[in-house]
Amino acid sequence: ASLAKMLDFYSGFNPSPLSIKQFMDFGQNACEKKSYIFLRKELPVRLANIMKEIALLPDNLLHTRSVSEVSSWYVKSFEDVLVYEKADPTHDNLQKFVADLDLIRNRHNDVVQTMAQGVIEMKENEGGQVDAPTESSIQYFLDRLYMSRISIRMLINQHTLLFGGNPHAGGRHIGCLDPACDLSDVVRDAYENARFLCDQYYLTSPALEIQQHSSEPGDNLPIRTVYVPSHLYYMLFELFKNSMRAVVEHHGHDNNDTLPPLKVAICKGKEDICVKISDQGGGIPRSQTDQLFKYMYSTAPQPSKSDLHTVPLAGYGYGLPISRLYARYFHGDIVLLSCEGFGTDAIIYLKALSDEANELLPIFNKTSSKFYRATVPTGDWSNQVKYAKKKKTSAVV
Ligand code: W6P
Repeated sequence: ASLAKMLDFYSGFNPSPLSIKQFMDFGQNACEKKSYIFLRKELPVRLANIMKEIALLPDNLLHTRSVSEVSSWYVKSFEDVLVYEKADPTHDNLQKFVADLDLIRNRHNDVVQTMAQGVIEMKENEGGQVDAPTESSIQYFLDRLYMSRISIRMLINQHTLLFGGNPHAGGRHIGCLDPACDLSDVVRDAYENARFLCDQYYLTSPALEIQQHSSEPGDNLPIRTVYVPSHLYYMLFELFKNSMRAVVEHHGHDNNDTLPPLKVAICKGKEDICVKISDQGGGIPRSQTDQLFKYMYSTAPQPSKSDLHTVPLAGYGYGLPISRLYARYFHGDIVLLSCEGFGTDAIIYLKALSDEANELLPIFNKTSSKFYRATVPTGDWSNQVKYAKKKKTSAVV
């Protein structure tokens, strides 16, 4: 059958979200055949759903060299998985499947930086200006593309780690899940690595203070949860870099003793786990907080990447929007609360219960496709004068 037919067929299915608990159960009773049967359908479904959205991108982005390349990776990978559509789970096929999954994952390693390049190419072709509707559909798309990618890599990682030989390499780990992830360990690890960069760049860095609180009577410290430590590390590392930059730049490169420390609170309630990083880095205006999660804002003028010394500690790259996707992937979130003139609190929320931590997946349907037809809503609040079609006001004379 043709590629288009297969895309229509598989994009007609909704992806099946798994909870962390299901990933755990699946991994503990690891059955390679079951996993194979699940993935050879679920991977084409997730790939086809996002490929349908790639096709809806504005032409000026879709037809850049970079985005065409990303698109071709998806076509290849879709075809690679479809080879197994009717292949019996023989020993030979199971082995080839694991090898092909590795290949597919590596093919997509550079999706994020290549899409960023595509956005830059599009901006250049448009003379540096992109209209608001285009910008908002690109934001909508990239959130969905990267979330889809996070989820597909999670599925591939679980299968290849569990069945690619040496399944017990990670000690207590179940694939990339840690059933007893010590949050303070990951916090310290991310802090140390961010501090290393900060010291290198600024010759100074703020200290770290950790507090742990649990509202649950039976809980003892340290606070633990079932989670993907690499996802948590990614979020914390990104937030620490931002906080450190703010603190050091706000306090004018004072020496170590006078920099206000980063205060981290790790809290566990019935429903939520929160990790709050508080910095006294001078804060940011409230009007800027939403901007920090925008891909187009992030791809604005970049310093030359060839000169290592011009790379800032935290350049507002794609780090923050992607960190928030990692949190949202299992129904958590990242929230920034800033007091301009003082400092910023960054809060990572995670679900405390592994059966409530479900994958959040983009689904391709009529509603999602509407977002790609550039429409600017008529404003119905007074601040949107730009868009509002002016009505006569009954002036009081
Ligand atoms: C700031 C700006 C920011 C972004 C993300 C996390 C922390 C902080 N602190 O001043």
